Amino acid sequence: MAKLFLGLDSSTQSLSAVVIDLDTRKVIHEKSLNFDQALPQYGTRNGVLPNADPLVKRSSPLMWAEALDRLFAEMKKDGVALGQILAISGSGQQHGSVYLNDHAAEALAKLDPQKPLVENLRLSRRSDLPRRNRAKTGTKADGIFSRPTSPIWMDSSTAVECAEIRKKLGGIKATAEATGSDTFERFTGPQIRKFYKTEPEAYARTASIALVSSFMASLLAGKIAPIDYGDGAGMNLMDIRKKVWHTGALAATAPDLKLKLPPLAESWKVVGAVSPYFVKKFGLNPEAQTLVWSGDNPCSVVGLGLIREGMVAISLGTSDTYFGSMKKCRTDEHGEGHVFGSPTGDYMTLICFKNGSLAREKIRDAYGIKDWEKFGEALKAAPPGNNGGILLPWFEAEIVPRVNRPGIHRFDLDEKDAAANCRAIVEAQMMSMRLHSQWMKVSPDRIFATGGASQTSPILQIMADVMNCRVERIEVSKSAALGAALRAAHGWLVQTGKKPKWEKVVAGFTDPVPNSEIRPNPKATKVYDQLIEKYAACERTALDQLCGKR
Ligand code: XUL
Repeated sequence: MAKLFLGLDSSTQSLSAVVIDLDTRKVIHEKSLNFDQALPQYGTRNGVLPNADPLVKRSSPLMWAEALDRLFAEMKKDGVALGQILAISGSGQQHGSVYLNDHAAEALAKLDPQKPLVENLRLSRRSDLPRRNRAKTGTKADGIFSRPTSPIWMDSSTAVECAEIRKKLGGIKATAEATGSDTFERFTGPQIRKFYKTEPEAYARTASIALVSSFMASLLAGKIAPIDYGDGAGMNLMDIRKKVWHTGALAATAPDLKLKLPPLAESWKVVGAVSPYFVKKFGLNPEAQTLVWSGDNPCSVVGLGLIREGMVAISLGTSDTYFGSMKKCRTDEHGEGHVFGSPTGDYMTLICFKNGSLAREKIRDAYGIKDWEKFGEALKAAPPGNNGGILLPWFEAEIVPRVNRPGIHRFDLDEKDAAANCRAIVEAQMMSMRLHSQWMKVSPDRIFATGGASQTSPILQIMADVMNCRVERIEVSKSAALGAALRAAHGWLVQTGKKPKWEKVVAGFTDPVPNSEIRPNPKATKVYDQLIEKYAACERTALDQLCGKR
């Protein structure tokens, strides 16, 4: 019998599935369900509910549940051998939270396959209660939820709560040291605090707070699932080193919070056998295991094969993102980068640079360069180090380093020189990554480049030269869902008494594009080893001008 494992990814806009065969090392099925298109009755746009306040971004946990039902139905229709799946894990958009009342645990344990999943969740015990208590327990539509909608990672309405929690924890550095990150508006702790402040009664009615990941795992396992160290680290509530709920952070966030949080768990923890609901309805194996779910970024770390320290992925997309693996926990004293638990048991970092492809595009267009191929030629027309010319491309407010007001800054750079300006923006982006990942104290020894701009080889040559590291291209579709499937396989192997090596688990699934390796040029690397100091000084000058001293 084939050894099949299922990885699901509940992302902002869709729910996806990847089924892998561990013996043949092949992805045998992929499927995606777009929320807006498949479930228009929830009224989301790009997976987000409309809201008058542009800072508020919420979604519907019932929609995510209905998507799960629908996706299994479609896989069954497609003839996927669901009965041969040995274990299931998943990935969720990070930070988003789901608020459950004291009816949830019982309702999850008794899911009725004769009814759609959402109907099971919509049912409340309201009619069981004496009339005088009904108002407190919510309406029928609330079902198992004490809050019908879920704040998600795009929400930025909690600046006040971030400041309050950060202050109680002793400032940026102390907050990052305690929880792995400074407080961020999208992180779950500040979101919980805002909920407690604005809707204290609903907060009091909340028996259990889940992340998107643990909520989906709870549906699959038919019981409240733990939160793994990867996604738990995105809450500003977990002690990043001890991997337990952080007492000070809980106290700074909301009263009685510990009682409302599930336990934390390592990423290969088995939640339980899959709920009989899915067995009866879709023919899953009653012995199939549900593994704890994790966040999409920790899952992608595995889906991109970053299974040991020194392996880094750089995604060149709308924003540029630097993912690294780290054995020992170190945190960023400026609070710009994040530290999460890696599903391997080590740590991972996520550093997000806002001015990525859009900034490259702005420069390309400003000099009338037709396409990325021509942009690549322009890069090669200027020398490494650009004769000392530097450009800080903060077309939009930047996350790393923190820049509140957009601005373009040139140092010893002729604005009229097209090639020099093209080279300068890419060099700046790469030097910024090198500089702002130094707190990890891990030099990359293998970089995997992904995202649209990774197709332009001269960009990758600059990456290799600045980082002094070989760069390979990687093109994994659905890296979070694939990572979840690989985590399911790993967890199942652990469960069956094997001691699986991650190298073996990911082998064949996460290989880079053949012959895509670009090696650093030692001469160019020497130039950047010196230029990085000038770059850092230019950054300081610009930041002091823009924001006052940091
Ligand atoms: C990470 C973050 C996003 C979401 C996207 O901190 O907010 O990457 O996880 O789903």
